[in-house]
This record gives sequence, structure tokens and C-alpha cells, in this order.
Amino acid sequence: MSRHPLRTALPAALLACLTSAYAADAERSASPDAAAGTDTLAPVVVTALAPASALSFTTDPKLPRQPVPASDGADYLKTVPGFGAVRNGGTNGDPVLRGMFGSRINILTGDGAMAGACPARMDNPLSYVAPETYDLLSVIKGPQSVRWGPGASAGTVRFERRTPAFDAPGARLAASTLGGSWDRNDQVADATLGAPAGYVRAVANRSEQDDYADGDGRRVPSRWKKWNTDVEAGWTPDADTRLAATFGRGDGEARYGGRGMDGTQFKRDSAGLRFERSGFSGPLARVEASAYYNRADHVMDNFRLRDPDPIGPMPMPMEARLDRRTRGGRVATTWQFGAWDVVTGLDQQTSRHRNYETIDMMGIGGPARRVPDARFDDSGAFAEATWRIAADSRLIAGARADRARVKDLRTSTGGMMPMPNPTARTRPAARRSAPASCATSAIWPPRRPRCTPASAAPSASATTGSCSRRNRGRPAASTRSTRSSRRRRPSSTSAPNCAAAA
Ligand SMILES: [Cu+2]
Repeated sequence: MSRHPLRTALPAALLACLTSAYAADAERSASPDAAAGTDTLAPVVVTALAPASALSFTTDPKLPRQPVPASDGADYLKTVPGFGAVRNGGTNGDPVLRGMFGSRINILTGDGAMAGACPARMDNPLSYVAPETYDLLSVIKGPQSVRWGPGASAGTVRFERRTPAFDAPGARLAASTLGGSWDRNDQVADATLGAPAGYVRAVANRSEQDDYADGDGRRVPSRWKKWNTDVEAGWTPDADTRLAATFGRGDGEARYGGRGMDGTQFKRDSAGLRFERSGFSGPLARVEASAYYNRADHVMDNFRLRDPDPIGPMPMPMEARLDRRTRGGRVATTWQFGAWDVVTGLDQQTSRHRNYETIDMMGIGGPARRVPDARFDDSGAFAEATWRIAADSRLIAGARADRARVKDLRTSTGGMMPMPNPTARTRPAARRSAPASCATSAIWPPRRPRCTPASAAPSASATTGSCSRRNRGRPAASTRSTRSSRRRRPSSTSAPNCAAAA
């Protein structure tokens, strides 16, 4: 094995640290602070995205950034304070917000959810997001808003495209390219043609990277490649009205060193329609409505991007093909009464998961039928009020009610050793007693957050990362938490369980 330069650099770095620490100690003992019995630490410089308010972040994903432009949404979010990522090889990491992940983070592109199909989370929703193709990233930490769908006990993440209307006929173009080590190369193009009456916008990106080599020069399976194309056509009859239709498609592949299979297809099909109108006279300020359809078509196998391991648990070529179709919609109205803003609305979401089963002896690549194995339905109503107390203070309170239904359609479980599914075509008992309800309230800026004690919180929300250590265990003053809905994990329940109070 070759000698790694880090091994010689590390003792030298430690020696330098010890020397500087000794020098700092000597200096400190002679300082006025030491005489006064206090200790002044050296300034620490932190470079990070500044929050828009106490618990929310907004940024333009197109802005230049370090490290290099993200290959997917999780790669971008891990640079936002509070987020981490469960690495998944070269790309498609799984985001973690304050210790919570999975369906606890409500992830939306536009107004729609794009649920992945893989049972091993190779394709979490952010795998299908190319951040540079969007105009705005918004993050709401914690369950502090009820406007964007059920769940969201960890937070809400929204990637949006906001195409400015045209005052005169014209065109806009934004493009970027990137080259890096291990053959990393990206290309992004965003072109819009428009006039006052409407516009057409096309956004496309392509990104790839090869396997990298470890310190001993061994190749580590981590190669990935992905592309996306989205088209948006908008009608803007006046400055206050917009109707936009979107269509999108994408695909990709990724090699994984830590899994028995690689992801060889991450196909995405998307369609959406959005209407918004403002400029009314009277208390009604804004009306918005949207509908969407997203499909994830995923294939994973152990032979297209690698050779099957003859002494491993899967010595023969094997593949799994799954898809998930999610469709839904949302209607919201915004009302203004003096210092009060009130948003009310309805939303609905339906998701179907299917497995592909070979129907003859041709095996892999042969004809297959799509077998539905799970369905998820959620309908919700929400209302959220904001009281602008002063220029820098707001009181926000909201309530949300959901009816969620999940049905297990599998006839067998157990994978390679199938056995009858005891819950086939049934709904979990916890789901029959709907409707669900939850509420959240907050005062901005929330200087002294309070939370429900962990024992009183629903199991899925036991990690209340938004609560300070000082207040942990105190009862919430203004939180009601009964039962809420989950889209992907029927056995877990969660509801916003944290509130902030001044
Ligand atoms: Cu998979």
C-alpha cells in the first residue's frame, strides 16, 4: 500500500495546533480578561446562507456557490444550516433536517409532490430535482406552516420556477457549464421567449461524473449521469393574471458502492397547470389554483453497470422495476383585513405504487405487467392567519385537517422467500379513524421556543430539533396535536408538535 501524504501531514498539523494553543494560553494568562476572571474567545467566521426570517430560508439556486453546483436537491440542501445528507454514493443523497428525514420533510417542486418509487430510497424526491433549473428555493424549518400539505414535521422544502412577465417582446437566456475532476461536467441552459401576452420557457440540464479513485488508487463505484428537460408555456393577459402549463421529463443512472444493485433508470414524467390572479378590490387579495401529475419510473439491477458477484447473495443477473404516479391539486385564497393576512385552501393528493412482474419465461427484458401494490390518498383543508404586530414581529397561527387513506395491495411479502401478506388489501387500523387534525402557531422572531415533551409527542416526531435545550420538556402553550396523516409510512403518525412563543 502506498504511503498516504495525510499520514505525514497529520502529526505536523497536530504539533502546530499544540504550539499555537500553548502560545494562546500564555497570552491569555497575561491578558486583562484573565485578571478580570473572564475568557474572551477568538472570533469565528461562519459563511452560510442567511435566513429570511427566524425559521425560513429563501435563495436563488442559480447563484454561484461552493462547493461546485449540486447534482441534485439534497446536494444543495446540505449547505443550508440545519440540513445534512445521508450519502448514497456520488449522487442522490437523502436529506436530513434536524435529525429527521424521509416523509417528515415535505418536498415540493412547484406545488406538486414527486414521490420516489424505490423501496430502498435510491430515488428520494430530491433525486429528480436539478437545483440550477429552478429560480427559487424556500425552506420552512419545523412544522411552522400548514399551507403546503400534510406531514412536514421536520420542515417544508419548495423548488419553484418564477418566470417574470414580459413588458415587450423579447428573449432571455441563462446558461452555464462546469468541468471538474473525475470527469465531472455539467451543462445548463434556460431560454425564454415572450411578449406581454405570454411566454414559452425551456430549461434543460445534463450532468455526469465518473467513478473516483481512493487513496490506494482503487476505483470506487460512484459514477452517475442525469438529465432533465422542462417546458413552460404561460398566458399573461394582464399584470395580475397568469395561467401556466408545464411539462417535464428526465432520466439518469448511478453506480453504488454500498448497495447490491445500481440505479439504472430514474425516469421522470411531469405535467402541471397553475392559475393565479390578484389585484381584486376588497379583502380578497389573491387566488391560486394548481394541478399536477408526476411519475417516477425506476429500475435497479446488478448487471448493467456492474458484473454480478458470483460469490455474493445475488450471483445471477437480477433487476427490479417499479413506478409511482402522484397526482394532486391545490386551491388557496389570500384575504387581507388590515394587519391580518388569512390564507385558506384545500389540497388533495393521490399516489399509486406499482411493481413490474415478468409474465413469461423470457425473464429480464421480457414482457412484464404492472402490478399495483400500494395506494395513498390524502385530502386536506387548511387556514393560516398572520398578524403583523410590528415591522419585525408577526404572530402566525394555522390549523389543518386531513383525511388520509393508505391501502396495502401486496398479496405476498418476503422478497425471494415469498409468504402471504397478512395486511393484503387492508388499511392500517390507525388510518380508519379519520379525520386527522393538527395545529401550529408561532410568533416571529421566536426567541424562546417551547415544545411538547418527547413522551407526549407522536413517535415519528420524537426528535424535536427545533426546541432549545433550556425549554425541552416544558409543555407547549399553544400547540394541539392529535393525529395527522402520512403519505408514505402508514405505520407512523406525526403532527406539528412544536410551537414558538415570545
Ligand atoms: Cu432502487
